[in-house]
Amino acid sequence: MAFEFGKKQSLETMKLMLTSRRFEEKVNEMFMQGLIHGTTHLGIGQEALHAGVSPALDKDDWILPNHRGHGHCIAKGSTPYDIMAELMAIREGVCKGMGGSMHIIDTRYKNMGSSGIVGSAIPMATGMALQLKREGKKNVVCTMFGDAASNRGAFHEALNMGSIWDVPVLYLCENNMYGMSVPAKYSVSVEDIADRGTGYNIESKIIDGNDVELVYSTVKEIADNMRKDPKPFLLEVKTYRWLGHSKSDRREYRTKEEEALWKARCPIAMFKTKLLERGYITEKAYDKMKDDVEAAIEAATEKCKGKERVQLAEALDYVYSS
Ligand SMILES: Cc1ncc(C[n+]2csc(CCOP(=O)(O)OP(=O)(O)O)c2C)c(N)n1
Ligand SMILES: [Mg+2]
Repeated sequence: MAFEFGKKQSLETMKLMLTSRRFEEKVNEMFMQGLIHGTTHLGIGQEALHAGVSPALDKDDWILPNHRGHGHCIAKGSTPYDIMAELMAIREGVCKGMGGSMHIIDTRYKNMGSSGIVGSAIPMATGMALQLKREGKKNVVCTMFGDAASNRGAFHEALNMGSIWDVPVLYLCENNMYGMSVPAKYSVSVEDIADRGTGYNIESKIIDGNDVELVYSTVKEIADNMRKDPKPFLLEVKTYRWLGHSKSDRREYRTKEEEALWKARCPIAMFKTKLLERGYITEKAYDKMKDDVEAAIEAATEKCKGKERVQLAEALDYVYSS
């Protein structure tokens, strides 16, 4: 029988999914209003991953999300305020406002962060897993990256090393079918990215990335097995990003019909239907949860407004050279 959350975990999971969705919607609004600068990549449509991956890991397991990772950062422990402040270049942000959307690191919650270099976290995660193994720790590392990142040399080198070293690293490929405007079917040499594990003797699996219970139970099983018998795993989750790659993307490279098909598979709506059927939530309670989440995100955003932003003169303060 398929894995099911109990009532308490269902409600926590739903709240996390709604938080991720509302946070991203708010970030979008803030960009439109010119209150956030730089660029950002929104994970709307990928909430089952946010609410399914980090909660399935132990507190001391590490994550390294990619540039589309706000939801993962919140799921691992950072608050919406921590992240919003970072996006708004405020000193109270997780990286003192110096990183912005693509460079969110929060070591308090074992989040080693992302960078703007696609695929760059994959070798880092492999090295971190090697160190955990050397220290005899039972923790695992999970790095999230996109379909396009799996075309980079860094991915292939890292999988080879992860395999020969037998390190506890979960390579989690968020296949949302596009790398910027390029469909994976044009740029990836295999139909399923999971197949790339075969060349490196790494076990792999493909799952529906919009089913939060499936994501959670699969990640949990893989991570728990890795603690007993350290070796890498390649998990491909099939999902879809609803919005453009980043700002100013009119999505002319894909059809409205395709978008509608995926929106009909909204991870939040699908999970809500299950919770209504199981009697874990009512329409009224769901609306209240949504309102509460919206109020919390609003409060976090308002708290940022009016606070002093980091100054250009400080730009090199945390850049080191030897
Ligand atoms: C090494 C490198 N090459 C190209 C880019 C430009 N770039 C930024 S995001 C992106 C697409 C990434 O697609 P994917 O890995 O599928 O992740 P997604 O954005 O779909 O979540 C590209 C090509 C970059 N930042 N770094
Ligand atoms: Mg992609």
